[in-house]
Amino acid sequence: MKLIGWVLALAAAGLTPAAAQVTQEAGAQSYASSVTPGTAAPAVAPAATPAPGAVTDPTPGASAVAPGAPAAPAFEHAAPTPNIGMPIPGAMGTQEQFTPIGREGAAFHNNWLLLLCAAISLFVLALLVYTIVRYRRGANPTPSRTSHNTFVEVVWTLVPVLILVAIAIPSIRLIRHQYSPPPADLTVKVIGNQWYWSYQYPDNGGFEIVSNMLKEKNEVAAGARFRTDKDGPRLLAVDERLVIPAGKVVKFIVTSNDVIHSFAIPSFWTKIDANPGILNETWVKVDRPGVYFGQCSELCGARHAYMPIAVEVVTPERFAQWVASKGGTMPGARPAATPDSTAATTVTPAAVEAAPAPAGTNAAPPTGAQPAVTGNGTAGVANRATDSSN
Ligand SMILES: [Cu+2]
Repeated sequence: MKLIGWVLALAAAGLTPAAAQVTQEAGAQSYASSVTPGTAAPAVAPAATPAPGAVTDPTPGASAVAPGAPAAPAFEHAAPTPNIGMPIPGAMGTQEQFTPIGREGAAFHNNWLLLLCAAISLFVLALLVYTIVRYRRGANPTPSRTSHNTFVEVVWTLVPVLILVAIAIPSIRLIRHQYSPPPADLTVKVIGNQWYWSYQYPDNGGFEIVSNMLKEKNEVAAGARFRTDKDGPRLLAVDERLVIPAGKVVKFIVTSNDVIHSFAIPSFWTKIDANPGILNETWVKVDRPGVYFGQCSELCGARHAYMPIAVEVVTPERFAQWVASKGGTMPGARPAATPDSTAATTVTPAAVEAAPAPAGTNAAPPTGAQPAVTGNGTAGVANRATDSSN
């Protein structure tokens, strides 16, 4: 209750409503240099321990500075490997796969479907060429009157049936593997928004990260964070990556806050629609640490092309570090979040600039105070301001 008093007192002290509109999690202080002094002070939500009143209180400025809050441990993000987990200019075929399902799907496509298609196409082409040459008018002045041939008709019915069966069997086997996942080691809720992604970690204290595309250096104001090669390729790099552990079964519960988006990561063989009001489910088990990129793959509005997905796969030990840097907890671990070790909430300048929404509508619940996965896909996620200026 004392905490709520702090919140209200500091909110009344005049933090701007915008400061509460786009919140990111503790540990974003590795990016804290991108907060321009004077636009918005890095705000700290004193709510790592869920306080019932704090969740329901939509007061603007509810993210307030708690004095003496210790900084969360920093986490050093990895740089992507060139040509891994990203499109390659001029390349053909699917991206290299890093999940068991991806390898099975790519092998089915490259070693079977493609060969079958090529063989059928060449056979039909050869048949056409033969017919054109052999039965041309010059060489065949008296045309044949044949209209039925039982043997040929049986063959051209049976062979396509056999081809379809030869495609269906491995295809259904792949679908069965995709839709019977092993028990999940980690669940992440993926939420599409116009036009960015947010990710919730219900197994790790329910914290949420908001992931926006990074702009190029010449597109941002002086002092603001821009994309570097360490972040990833142009139009694919984001400010906050979705981080998951390597070698673990990660279940994604995918939904949307507004329109239909699609969560797609080509090198994981993953693509699933994010529908408002519906929870879709998919999973990955990535065996190699690294950074992998995807994009929204459902035309969702004006900035559809600017809501990339960046997944950083790390060792389980590094994952625990990252969770700690966000103010979260590992399952089974002693809760580290107490009123004294609060989660920091930082505000990026770009987000503050682009936050003209009226007060009171966009206040985000404080870190760690969000409910776990719920059915409507909107709980715990206030409308977050994003940059609509592009
Ligand atoms: Cu989208």
